[in-house]
Amino acid sequence: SLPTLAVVGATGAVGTVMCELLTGRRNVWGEIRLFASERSVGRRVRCRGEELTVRALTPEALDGVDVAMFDVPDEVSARWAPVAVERGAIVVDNSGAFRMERDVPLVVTEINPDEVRNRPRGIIANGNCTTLAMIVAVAPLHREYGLRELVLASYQAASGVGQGGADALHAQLTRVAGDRMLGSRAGDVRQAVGDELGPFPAPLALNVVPWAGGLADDGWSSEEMKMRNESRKILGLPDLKVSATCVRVPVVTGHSVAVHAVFATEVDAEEAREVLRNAPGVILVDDPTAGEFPMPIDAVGTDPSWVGRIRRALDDPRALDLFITGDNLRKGAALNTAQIAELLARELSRR
Ligand code: 11C
Repeated sequence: SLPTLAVVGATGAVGTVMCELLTGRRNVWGEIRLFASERSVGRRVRCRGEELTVRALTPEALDGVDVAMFDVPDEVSARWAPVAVERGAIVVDNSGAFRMERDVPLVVTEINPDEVRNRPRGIIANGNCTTLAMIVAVAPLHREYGLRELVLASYQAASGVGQGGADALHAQLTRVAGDRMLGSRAGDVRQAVGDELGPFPAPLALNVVPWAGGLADDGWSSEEMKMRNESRKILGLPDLKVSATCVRVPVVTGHSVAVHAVFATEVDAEEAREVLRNAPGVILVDDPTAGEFPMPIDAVGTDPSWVGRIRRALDDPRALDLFITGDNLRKGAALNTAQIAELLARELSRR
């Protein structure tokens, strides 16, 4: 019989995309159980063509679950993932709670799929959405040229912080719409946006905010640290040099990253394009003269990382500059989680 799947956090921004994905992907699951926080319990959600009732999370409700996907805040995962494991499930966790633990693999299915078997705690972690979009395209270049350093700047969408982020951006845009003078004077956008900041530290409408996540040491943000630590772990390069600046931009969904990647050997832009043309999970969109470059408005709702603007650095023959956009709710979250879970489903049905 097919394995039983639990989706914990089924009504959030990522959970909602997960239900869409489960409807569209090849069906490898028997029963699907949806869980969410108290205020969503009892809601009816369509998933895989079935109308499912969202349940409350209790230890008993996890009995019989083979694979549990967690799309919830770190503290909820930290508490409940071990409970799911105790009840017999393998957990695929999309939060940051376990990613950097030594005995928890951090898996990107195009890069290190075999790591799923290496799970002494019964937990497999999914990466942060900004890291994921970028790493899917950088890994094949690493295999070709040997990566030494990444200098990154992100352009992160509002939905990266969840549905509340996307809602706040839309609410702000409504407040600033129609006034053609707004943005011409210091403070005018702040005044128009008023108390509608949502989860952001400053207005996002008509603005860019060079901050994502919490405060880490020495002025770095937690998001910038995640890009460094997760890239190192996924690529198996513990000494990789990584400097990231993470920036929130007024985009609903689709994280982008400007990448300066330094390699061990000389690179060639056309050869790099060929590598990326053949790389799994990547789509090459690199024809600036035709106005074709990776952009969130085109990448949203799609599975691959979109890559373009590929140039050899003018001052370093071993470095490439490129631009990557990926749907932060798909490969950045729900899709990679679903792909990991499907590897587990295959393993379980072989038993
Ligand atoms: C953002 N990438 O865009 C973050 C959210 O570690 O899974 C995802 C946080 C995480 O705000």
